[in-house]
Amino acid sequence: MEIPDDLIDALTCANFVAALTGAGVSAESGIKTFRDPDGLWAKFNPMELASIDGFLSNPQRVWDWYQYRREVINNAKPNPGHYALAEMEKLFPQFTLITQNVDRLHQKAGSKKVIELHGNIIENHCFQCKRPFEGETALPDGEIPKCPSCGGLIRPSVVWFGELLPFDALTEAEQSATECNVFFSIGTSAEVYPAANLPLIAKRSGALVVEVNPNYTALTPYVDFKISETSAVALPAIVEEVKRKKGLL
Ligand code: BV8
Ligand code: ZN
Repeated sequence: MEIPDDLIDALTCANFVAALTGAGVSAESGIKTFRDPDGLWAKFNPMELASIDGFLSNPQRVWDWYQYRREVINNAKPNPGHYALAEMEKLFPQFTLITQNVDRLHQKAGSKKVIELHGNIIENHCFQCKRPFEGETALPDGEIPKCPSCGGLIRPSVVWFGELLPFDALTEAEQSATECNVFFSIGTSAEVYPAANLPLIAKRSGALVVEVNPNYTALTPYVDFKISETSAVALPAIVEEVKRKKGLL
């Protein structure tokens, strides 16, 4: 596929590159996105499943939904898009990977430093006392585990709607968006805040903003480069072109 020369030139001399990823990066690993027509929320209302009220009003339904997603994620493998992002850590003098995803496929692909804005679906903690929970989560009849310290219900360590993002993660992500020369928005509909602010912060701070997404999004009108391709195809092509330009191939 064709990557614009001036994007490759900008990347070749960039000191600091940052990337924000969303569910689209994991689509080619077989993990459904949220808002695509066949997505996770085609049948459900996200506020009922990925929110505190949703959990409080029907803990079993929310727990079952996360157990189902964990099953899918446990069997998922990183795709070439994840591996290309892991390579970018070595390709640029400074590279920051920021993800909205909770599936940890970036880490499985070898990315050493990943800023997780929305937590992760692998770990759990007590809804009541917040203590981390290391116990068994697959109980008979899908029963929700209880906290050994206070008896509270156990929940996945993701950030739900209406919950604050981890302060350090968001601060570091905003810092990277402010300082980078090139900012990639990859596989995200750019509709969930405050993550969706990051490419706009980068743009305002003078960075080139690149969107990798086969579809049009809320961000598309503001980007400098729109690559209407899937991440598993576009990212390896970008890495290859930059390596060639840097004489690494
Ligand atoms: C917050 C973790 C302060 C859980 C997620 C009213 C009440 C309360 C809050 C709000 C409110 N109104 C607005 C808000 C703020 C709210 C928000 O932004 N709402 C939106 C819907 C308007 N945000 C929050 O609540 C955040 N916290 O603001 O705290 C606060 C506190 C109290 C009150 C107010 C404010 C917390 C947000 C985090 C929510 N947690 N996930 C879980 O996973 O179960 S969000 C969820 O959506 C995922 O994390 C996901 O990453 C994220 C964004 O979705 P995307 O990743 O973009 O995925 P999507 O399906 O949308 O798009 C996929 C894209 O990929 C598409 O564009 C598609 O074209 C593309 N694609 C498909 N295939 C490919 C591809 N691209 C490339 N290659 C492919 N192959
Ligand atoms: Zn507890």
